[in-house]
Amino acid sequence: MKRRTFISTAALSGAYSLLQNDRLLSSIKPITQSQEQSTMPFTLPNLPYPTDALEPSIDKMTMEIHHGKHHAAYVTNLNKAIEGTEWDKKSIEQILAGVSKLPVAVRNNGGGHYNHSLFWNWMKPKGGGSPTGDLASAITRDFGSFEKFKEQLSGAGMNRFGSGWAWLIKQDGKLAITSTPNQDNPMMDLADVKGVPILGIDVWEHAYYLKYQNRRAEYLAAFWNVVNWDEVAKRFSGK
Ligand code: MN3
Repeated sequence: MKRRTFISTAALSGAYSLLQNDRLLSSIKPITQSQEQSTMPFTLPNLPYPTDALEPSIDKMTMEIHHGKHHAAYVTNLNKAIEGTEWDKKSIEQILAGVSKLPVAVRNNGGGHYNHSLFWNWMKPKGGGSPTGDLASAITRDFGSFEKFKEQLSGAGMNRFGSGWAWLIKQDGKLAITSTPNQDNPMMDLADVKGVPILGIDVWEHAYYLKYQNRRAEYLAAFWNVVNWDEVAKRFSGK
């Protein structure tokens, strides 16, 4: 009896999380603009600004290596890991939503490609300041104030031991903060805390070490000067 109860509960929660994944997926804006780009072979997107455009907050050499070497390698290795499998017609969003069933190379490189594709757009030259409109209201509603929100997201970045990301996510219209190790992200079916990524900060050492060395807190403080709030607001609204 006990065993049967356990099995049916497990089956139910499996079905429930599948449903949750589908709902999550349908609310996510794709990172690619066209259908042709949305399946493998995935390609390295161009940076939306020159590599020196985020100086002095993020230095030129870091941007060159981060985009031209690290992100490029994630793309190459993701294509290698997907080629010849049944996943070669799936979008990156679908791949990440089912990543627990795939080899770890897909989790690492698919996450790497997806996270960085978003990350470049979450920054812009002469960015920073504060959000406006619905996003600003939601931040005040869910965190108390913009200052408290910044403290919490920076704190998530500081407390991530080793490599990973700090995230602002949307869960059923509500905002929350979480962090993930390595190149995981909150859209992955294996994430502890799931949601739609609205803003993410890369806290891998490769994102800041050339300029800030071990001073992750200084990098996080500088990040706020380059945030592209228009892009964050667009992802928040889902449009
Ligand atoms: Mn990175």
